[in-house]
Amino acid sequence: MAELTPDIIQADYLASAVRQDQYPAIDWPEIAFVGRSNVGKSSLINSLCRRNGLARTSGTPGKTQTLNFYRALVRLNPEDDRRELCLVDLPGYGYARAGQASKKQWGKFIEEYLKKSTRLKLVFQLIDIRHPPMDSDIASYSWLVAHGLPVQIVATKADKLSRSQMQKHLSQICDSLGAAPADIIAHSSLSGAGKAELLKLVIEVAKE
Ligand SMILES: Nc1nc2c(ncn2[C@@H]2O[C@H](COP(=O)(O)OP(=O)(O)O)[C@@H](O)[C@H]2O)c(=O)[nH]1
Ligand SMILES: [Mg+2]
Repeated sequence: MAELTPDIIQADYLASAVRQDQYPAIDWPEIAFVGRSNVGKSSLINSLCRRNGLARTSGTPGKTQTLNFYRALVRLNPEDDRRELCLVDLPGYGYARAGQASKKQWGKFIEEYLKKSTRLKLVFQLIDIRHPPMDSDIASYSWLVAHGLPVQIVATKADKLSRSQMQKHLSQICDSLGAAPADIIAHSSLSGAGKAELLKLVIEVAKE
């Protein structure tokens, strides 16, 4: 019989929200996904859940303007103990072409969620591995750390760089953010690189 490895074994869309009273009434631990529009948040959720089309991905930045909640059923161990958790796809910050007003609006409800959710256990902050972090990335990272939230940085689209370029870009990202090399994991939703490491963190959160 095949070994039952820890994994996300099922995932579904739960709800979308812009206000606290619209958050789903659940008490599972939550993991939030933050980053600029188009950085690969929805693709990462789909990759972890092995379900393309679960979170809507798009070539058009700035499309997700709501908090989107997904339920993930996690197998914790080979004994097949299971636990539910919630993955939260947050609207992208700092998209230049969105108007100032809508940028502020996004900021406000993202911060409200991050400050008020009592179930939030981990934040995946995504940064495109190809480019140095932008001011909005640095500001968001500082904000998350200052608010005492555990942050795992994910450098996305790792398939776009060669192995040697990758190391250079990873240390540049760490330097700009003032983070330690251990705080960053490179991921590709195309090749699946980095997925096992991230999945491990998800399973740890599910055990809490
Ligand atoms: N090459 C490559 N493209 C990616 C990767 N992740 C996302 N993308 C592409 O980047 C675009 C934005 O992705 P999406 O997940 O919608 O970003 P979001 O706006 O942060 O949710 C889409 O065209 C994706 O196909 C990746 O790991 N590698
Ligand atoms: Mg998205």
